[in-house]
Amino acid sequence: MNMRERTNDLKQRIERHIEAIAEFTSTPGNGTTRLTFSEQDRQARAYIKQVMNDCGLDVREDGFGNIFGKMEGTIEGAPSVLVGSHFDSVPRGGAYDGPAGVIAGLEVARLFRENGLKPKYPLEAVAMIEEEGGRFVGGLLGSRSMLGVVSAEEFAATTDKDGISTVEAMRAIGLDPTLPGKREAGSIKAFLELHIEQGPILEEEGIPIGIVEAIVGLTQVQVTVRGSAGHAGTTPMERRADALVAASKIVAALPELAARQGGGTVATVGRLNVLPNGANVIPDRVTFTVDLRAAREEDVLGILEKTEALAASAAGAGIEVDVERQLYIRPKRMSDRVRGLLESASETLGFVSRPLNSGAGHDAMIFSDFTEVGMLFVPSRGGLSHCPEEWSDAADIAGAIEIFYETAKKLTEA
Ligand code: HGY
Ligand code: MN
Ligand code: MN
Repeated sequence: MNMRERTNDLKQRIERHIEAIAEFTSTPGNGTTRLTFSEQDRQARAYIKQVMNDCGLDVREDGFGNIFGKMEGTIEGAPSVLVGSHFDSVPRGGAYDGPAGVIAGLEVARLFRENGLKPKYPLEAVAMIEEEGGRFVGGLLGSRSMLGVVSAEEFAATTDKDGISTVEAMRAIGLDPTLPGKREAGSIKAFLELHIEQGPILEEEGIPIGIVEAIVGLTQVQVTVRGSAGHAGTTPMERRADALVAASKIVAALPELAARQGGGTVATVGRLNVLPNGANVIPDRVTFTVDLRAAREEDVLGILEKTEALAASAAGAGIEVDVERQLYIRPKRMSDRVRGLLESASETLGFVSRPLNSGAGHDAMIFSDFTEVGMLFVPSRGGLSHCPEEWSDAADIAGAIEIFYETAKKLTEA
């Protein structure tokens, strides 16, 4: 098979994988909703493990539900080169955010197998849980647990909005949380993650490959505003402690706070719950998340402190405000060595590429504290992501996989 035929074959395989995995959604016809340890997770997991088995990989799951497909190396006990991403989704998200990177791991391993490679260092395709934080708070839970940033006890104590713990949810779909969990950082030689850009730059510039230099710092807090419930009709306005009015003042002030912080700082309130949520009841409790990001750590810290001060200023006159920090990750740089390998492989294969920073968070930012990490982006149509319209061209994904294949060959040899 010549290179053109191989890339075409790869493109078709990618399209079939994307189509198959996209089936595993609880909102068919309305994007991908695949929450961790849900029935949809179970189905996607079965598919991914089957593909790993078909490729002759040693398949295992860890005590956190992450999936690994390993091709042994010739050096006994050597650290592995991991290639992969996450397979959970946001509610009503797209088909490519996560799966594109998981598929890259599967297909790089298949190319190793089909070309009869016997790498010195093992190669592992990896599919991780709960990067999005769609079910359990914080996000990046699969990579943070695997690397010990979250302890096994903290993992087991994590519950979803219905009070169901991770381990209960795991058992409910037949997973075993007693399996080995944390892996030694020394067991990982490098981590490669392919991801859709989730922004407009590559498409607008007509460039198929983005080589990620850095990932923004991000932090998430949960704000709880408490007031007093009351009758919507008989409670005079001046006697109210309306939690939603107080919460709304905080939410409405955030865009201006981010703009004043500068440096591309962004603030998002994506999840908000009102209690008791009756049309004729004055709300007595509102909880909402605030997602804050910036390329410079001083801006992440700055917007975090200003957000906490803003929230505190809403207290008084029967209103109480509590802010809980849920996740804090400083900005991360990718490995210069791996970036160099990606750049030269891209050039050798004749792809046009450009350096790019990531405004989205990724598992790569957790791995970057423990091993050498490289990330490639492919264009997102219209820059859209976290919505059903999310789409990327399988031909671009195929190109990125060819670059990863060349890079993984080098990383598994020296
Ligand atoms: O939120 C993010 O940046 C990623 O999609 N989890
Ligand atoms: Mn995402
Ligand atoms: Mn993602």
